[in-house]
Amino acid sequence: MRYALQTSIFFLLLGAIPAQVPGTIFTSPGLVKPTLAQLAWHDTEFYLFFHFGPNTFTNLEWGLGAETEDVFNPTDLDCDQWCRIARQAGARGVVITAKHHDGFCLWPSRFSTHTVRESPWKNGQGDVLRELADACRRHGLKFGVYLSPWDRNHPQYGTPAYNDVYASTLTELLTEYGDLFEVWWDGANGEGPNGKKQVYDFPRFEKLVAQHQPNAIIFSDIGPGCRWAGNEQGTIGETNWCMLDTAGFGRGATGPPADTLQRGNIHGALWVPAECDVSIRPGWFYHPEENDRVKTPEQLFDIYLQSVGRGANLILNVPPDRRGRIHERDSAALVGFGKKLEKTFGRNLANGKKLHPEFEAGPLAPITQLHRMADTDAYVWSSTGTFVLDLGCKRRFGTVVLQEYLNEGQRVAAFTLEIPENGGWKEIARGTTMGHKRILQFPKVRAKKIRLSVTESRATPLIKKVQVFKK
Ligand code: FUL
Repeated sequence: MRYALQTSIFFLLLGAIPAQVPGTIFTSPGLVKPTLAQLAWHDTEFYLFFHFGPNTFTNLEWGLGAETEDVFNPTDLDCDQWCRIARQAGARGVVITAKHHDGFCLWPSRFSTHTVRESPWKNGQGDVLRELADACRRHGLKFGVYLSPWDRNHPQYGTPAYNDVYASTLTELLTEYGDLFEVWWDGANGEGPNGKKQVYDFPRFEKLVAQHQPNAIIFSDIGPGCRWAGNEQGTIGETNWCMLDTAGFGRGATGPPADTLQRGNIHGALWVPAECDVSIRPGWFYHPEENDRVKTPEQLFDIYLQSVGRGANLILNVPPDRRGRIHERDSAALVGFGKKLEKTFGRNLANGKKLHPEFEAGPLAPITQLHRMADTDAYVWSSTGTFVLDLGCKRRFGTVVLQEYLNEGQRVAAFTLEIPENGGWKEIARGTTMGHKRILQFPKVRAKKIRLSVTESRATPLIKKVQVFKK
């Protein structure tokens, strides 16, 4: 995407208040911080989800686990097509259901007899994960896997031996398909009151991920890498903290309440940022009768604003059809969405423009120090101050994108955006948390300057990037 390549107004202004030295501004001992892997995950922002397996052919959402392997037989599987469309939609990665609740493995696992190897597809010689992982590398996409803990097929499910099976299958995925950026643990479990109960050895599974793929982020209701957003509509709360208290909560039914997942915990003990999941169709798997119910580019864009635009990541499910291709309707919607992203965020009017610190209590404070972070550039200013962006001449704009420098914790709790009017300032937008990205859209205005004021912050706010778009 063109907008992703643009450099924006990266440079550093430190401080202006004599008592503040870099160390004290940047570090705040009380704040929880992300790992480098989590920071890379934040930058991944938007990726596709592929639900594919026996359900694609049996028209179910939750397979029973009793399906025979011969149902799985895509006629024209083309992972390059999936990846081309993902790129055109602006996605930076993909995650596939390596195994859904029905237990069928899309790769020839050595620890199951319910896999592609037992299916007629490619005479049992195929491996969907291999094809997709290779295609991702060719197309510059990150690759991740969903491995359902709940398994309706495996004979050992419900016994301690199943933990060995799960650990072994997980290890195959972690060691045989190259770098993974995400491992997805679904909390769903539809076992009835008399169903098999499995006590999962999650600490063991977490250790395996850490050992084999230290950069992979584990998704679940409680992370540890990132958290479910509490709904399957693809949206997060306007106030969205990356921190979460997970003590006392588990995965699935024992997860934190939905409103906590939506907001996070301002004083939460762990960095567990939100990932919003949603399907482009009503179901997660492909159903021909839903071909007319594919979300439009406009609906997808709204979802994007309410997820990525509020500091969360977005995983958008696009279920391949029975051919093993993304259906024409879905692909048209995704390409339309990608164009909309490019049209909106293609040309940053603030590119190369300077930011001037301004202080309410006095004249322009001198810039006392220029500080360049080792890993990136960042704007830094005092929470009592404001920041003015000068566009050079009057411009019309309706979108502003703000990004906080998260390496030292999430700080901003409230801010306003204003433009000059009658010798003073007029508010055009306001918000609470900023986080990785906050996208603000408002009725178009014409102005030369934009003033950003952080009105509440947990420590000195660190702003990484400000972008302005016509819309
Ligand atoms: C849910 C599952 O039960 C659905 O089938 C789907 O995989 C969705 C992403 O998560 O919990």
